[in-house]
Amino acid sequence: MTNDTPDIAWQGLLEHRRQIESLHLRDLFATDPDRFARFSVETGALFLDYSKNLVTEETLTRLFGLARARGMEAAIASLFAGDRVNHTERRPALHMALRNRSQRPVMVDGVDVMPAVRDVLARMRTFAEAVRSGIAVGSGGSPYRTVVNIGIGGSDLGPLMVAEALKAFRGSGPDVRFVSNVDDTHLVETLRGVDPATTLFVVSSKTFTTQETMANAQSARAWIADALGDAAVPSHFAAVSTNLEATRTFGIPANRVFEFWDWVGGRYSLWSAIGLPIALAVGMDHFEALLAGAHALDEHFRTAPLERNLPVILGLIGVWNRNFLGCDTHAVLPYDQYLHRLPAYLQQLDMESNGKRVDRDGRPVGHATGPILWGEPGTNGQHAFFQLLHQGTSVVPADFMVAADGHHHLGRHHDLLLANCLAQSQALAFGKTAETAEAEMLQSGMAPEEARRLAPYRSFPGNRPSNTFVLPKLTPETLGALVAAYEHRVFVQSVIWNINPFDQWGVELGKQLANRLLPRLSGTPADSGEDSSTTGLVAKLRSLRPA
Ligand code: G6Q
Repeated sequence: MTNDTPDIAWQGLLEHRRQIESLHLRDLFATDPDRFARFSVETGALFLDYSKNLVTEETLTRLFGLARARGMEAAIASLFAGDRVNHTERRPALHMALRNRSQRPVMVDGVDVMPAVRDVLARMRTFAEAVRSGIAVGSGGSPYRTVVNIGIGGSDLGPLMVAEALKAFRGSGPDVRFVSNVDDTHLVETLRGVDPATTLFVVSSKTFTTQETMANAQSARAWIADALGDAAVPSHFAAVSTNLEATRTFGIPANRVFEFWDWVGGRYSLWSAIGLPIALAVGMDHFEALLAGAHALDEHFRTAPLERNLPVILGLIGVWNRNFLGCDTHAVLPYDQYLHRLPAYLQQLDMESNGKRVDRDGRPVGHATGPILWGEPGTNGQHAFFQLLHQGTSVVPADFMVAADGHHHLGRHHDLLLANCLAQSQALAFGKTAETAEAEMLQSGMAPEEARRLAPYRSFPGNRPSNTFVLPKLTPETLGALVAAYEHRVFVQSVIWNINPFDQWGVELGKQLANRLLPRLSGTPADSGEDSSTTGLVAKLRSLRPA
């Protein structure tokens, strides 16, 4: 089969889509009182309501058929077996090994990687406990009060998102901050008011060659050396990398270097030593609880039948929305302030993984792949972009997520949060007809003519799909499960789309060009055969820069 000649399962779904085109979620709920029970799934503490999607039993049966036709069960087995599923880089994708809490070995090239994984976790524990308890100290003997992680992309977004999400678990840990942008503003503003004597930098970089991270690490090094002297540098740095040679050259003592491996993709690496800032922020017990939550979800994904498999269902509904309902974007709307960086994190996970246009055989795909993912926490989004979600001309499938219990219990805040979350998915699904809008206005005493005039503006089409995740509470375990569910959703979709979700060649070209343009901004002549726009912009910038 090629992607240009869709298989029977795909064609069947196209035909089915035409048949159910006129259905409205209002009717689907009205005719099936059990819809919520039938279209929801629970694993451990993670509950997913997917009933407010434009699907029927037949849609799902056909989607599971498509998954089987595309070899979903074998693909999942192959992922967990450590096969080189990242075929363009000839690597396995074994982030699940990092959180494997079972006694099962995980083999890479005939070697069980679990002893090395456990060894790094044990070293992380020793170091995190020493920092948090004040046993590990800076060059002048002061405990660390501030930890600054320097990394970018996968070496930033995951630990940052989790450290923010688990702030309630921080206890007496240090203040953990993150610097990623090569714009020096990020480093300067992060270090404002911070005491070098009580600061620990963690340089997080899989390759230890990333331009932005190395520039920030060198400036941080100079900041320590200027304040405390060169000899202080080793006491104020730790590193996380696969490149032990480069960390040594930078001058970071071996006992402060935490290793991971090339079978861990950057955006899948928060479970590795890249999670060190998380362990420093909330303690190793909580970091390991995060791993346990993700492992439980892995076990579910690995063993549950497709029909009861949460990431499979999530992934297939995404495929339905993308390929059969034509939705270009997907919104992630956490009703939880602690999850405020989750949309940014998932944006990388999803868009870097499935933003591909060539299939596993190197041919252009004949169908849409990953949607544009975006989002903001509710309720803030309601007062900003939800207008378009409700009444705009684009249909944007949305994922809501909310915890039954919050971490603070101020007045009725949490009840208000829950009510708003439920109200939004209800409004998206069921909308309000012009007739109802008009009747409501008449009832409120409005003149009939005015009510008729305003009815089109005050009606909502509804029929807009959404999922709702419910957690008992946002904890390390539930967060681990939620994130792992999204990781596996990405994989499920990649199998359907026949693309490699584990490489990211798309970020290379810009890096190459930046290196070429760097000397043009100063020194060498600005005009050296670039296109006229780039040449013009370089000249403009040069003319505006201080001499
Ligand atoms: C993620 C990508 C990318 C990567 C960064 C940082 O999957 O590979 O976001 O994480 O470019 O790379 P280093 O960790 O090597 O600095």
